Amino acid sequence: MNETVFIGLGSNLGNSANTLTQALNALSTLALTPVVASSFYLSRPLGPADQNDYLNAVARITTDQPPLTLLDHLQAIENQYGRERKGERWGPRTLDLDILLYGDKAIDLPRLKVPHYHMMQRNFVLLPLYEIAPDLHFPDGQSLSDALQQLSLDGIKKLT
Ligand code: ROI
Repeated sequence: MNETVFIGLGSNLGNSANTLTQALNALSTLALTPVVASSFYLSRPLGPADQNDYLNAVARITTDQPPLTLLDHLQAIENQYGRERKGERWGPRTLDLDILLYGDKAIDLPRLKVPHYHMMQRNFVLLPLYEIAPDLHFPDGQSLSDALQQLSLDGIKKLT
């Protein structure tokens, strides 16, 4: 069954613009229709402040891959870009790909929680999401525009 899936992209190590562009290309191999991508946003790091600003974006794909298969593919793409999974929590990363929303499903598995935990508090997720899906509602019925209005837009800048 085809599902609309939103994926968050983030990078703050290496050439982040290149990495996000290549990751978006890689996502097209998993998608049944053209990938729709937001602009890139420069955002202050959430977590330890002694790391670079992040480049963030959100992509929408249509896929028939089940959630955990899709997650495996996303982790393979992360690894291809040299993502190292060190112990450090909330440390810098070359590429982070997160399944934000998978159709209107709520998924609660050890490896995968959807909607992505904490996304409602993250302007670097909700703002690019709003750019490509302004009418979106979350599985619990809340509208994206309401959620976005709860957030400060400090520390985030859309790049042109
Ligand atoms: N901070 C920002 N601004 N953007 C991210 O993508 C991001 N990702 C993370 C943590 C370390 C929580 N901070 C972030 O995983």
